[in-house]
Amino acid sequence: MNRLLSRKAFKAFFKLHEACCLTSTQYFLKPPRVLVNKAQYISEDRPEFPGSKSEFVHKLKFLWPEKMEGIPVYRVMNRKGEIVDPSEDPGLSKETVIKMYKDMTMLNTMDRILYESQRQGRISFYMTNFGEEGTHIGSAAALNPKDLIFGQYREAGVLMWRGFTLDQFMNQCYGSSEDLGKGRQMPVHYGSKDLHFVTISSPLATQMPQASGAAYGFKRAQNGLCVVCYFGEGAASEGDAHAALNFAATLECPVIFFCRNNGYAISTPTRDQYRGDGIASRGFGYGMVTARVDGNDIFAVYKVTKAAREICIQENRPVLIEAMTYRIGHHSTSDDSSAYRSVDEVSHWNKEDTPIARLRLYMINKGWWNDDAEKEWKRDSKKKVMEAFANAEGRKKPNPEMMFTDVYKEIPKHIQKQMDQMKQHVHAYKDHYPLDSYQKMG
Ligand SMILES: Cc1ncc(C[n+]2csc(CCOP(=O)(O)OP(=O)(O)O)c2C)c(N)n1
Ligand SMILES: [Mg+2]
Repeated sequence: MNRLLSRKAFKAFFKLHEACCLTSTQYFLKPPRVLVNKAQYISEDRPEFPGSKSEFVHKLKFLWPEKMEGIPVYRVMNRKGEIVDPSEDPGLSKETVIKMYKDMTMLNTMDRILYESQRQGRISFYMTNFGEEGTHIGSAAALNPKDLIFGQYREAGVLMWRGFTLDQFMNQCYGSSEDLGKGRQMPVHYGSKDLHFVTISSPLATQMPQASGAAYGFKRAQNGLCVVCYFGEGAASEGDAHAALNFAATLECPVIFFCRNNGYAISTPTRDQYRGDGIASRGFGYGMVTARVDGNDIFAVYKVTKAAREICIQENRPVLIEAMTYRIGHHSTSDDSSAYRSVDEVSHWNKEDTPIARLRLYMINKGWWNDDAEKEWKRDSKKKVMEAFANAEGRKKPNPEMMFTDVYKEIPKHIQKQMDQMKQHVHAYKDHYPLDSYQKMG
């Protein structure tokens, strides 16, 4: 190269490269492959392997994860409901904070009633959200209502914040004829096109690559919106989680990956799920902007989600949030968590650190809430849930023919045959089926 360039031009070229190498963090701007002086040798002596951006070292040193400091947990409000650093106070209005509190407690009340109704055999299945209400409401409140949500299954509060009604929740869980999904899904598999919430599917982590794909679409459309993908720390062990995170990072998609780390994946505690520093530590591996937050602090969750959204939209890149929390309820109605964790452990969290109690203390400190308001709200919210519950239970179940519709635009012959057989069977054995509780078949 030095033979091709004049001495003057070469000097200018070399200076430019030197500047790049000293100032740029993007080490792929490599120094020229020429030998001029000793300094040149040093600048050349960097790893040039594709994708590498570090330095050579001449002493062997392993990286021991246990010797590294843990990733810190961002917190705005302590357990007493006090703002630790006033400059971090999101300064939300009384009206917004009360809506947050009412939605969290309404979710709690709905969970109690639906959990009990499964125990009484009135619905087939249920999953509660106890202890995780702050992650739902705090994150949902920070988003644009049109941002597209991909949930896992334990995010009912996000829908509640967006305006999914108690009737809609109940109709889905009861599989009534008014259910948006026409009674075809298990309870808690909610979805709402109007509220930009993609219907839940049971197989873990399937929503994650879909979220990356949707975010890629948003990037191309330049619509100023982002995608939010909720997932559990257990689901993060699925291969799909890796595919989703890596696609989103390399394609630079505006998606927030919101991990609810609640300590358990059914009976598997985090100690058996992973050995790294939670899910947040994986963010760096993907080259993803990452933050860890106290999921029981609704203000911290709100702030981190709002900031993450800005990064997604402004910089067109994904952000990973790990919200640390605790699953106070059993995994689902099919689970008895006393088989794998102590009752003391659960009651510790329930007594000492719930997002609801923390926000209530904040509101009381502010003079926005008191015992009378609490009593009145408890009575009203329970009444509302019981009304919706009774209405859904009283509604007819969908026409059984709907089991065979909507997959194909026109019903193919083999599916039509199955529908006819079902009808003949039900007709022949009508005394064995509660046909009065179903919409009439044609
Ligand atoms: C592919 C797949 N494997 C296993 C299951 C069974 N399963 C349902 S929920 C669950 C635990 C998920 O835990 P986590 O992601 O931490 O969410 P959490 O329930 O704690 O909210 C498992 C193993 C499943 N639904 N799908
Ligand atoms: Mg979990």
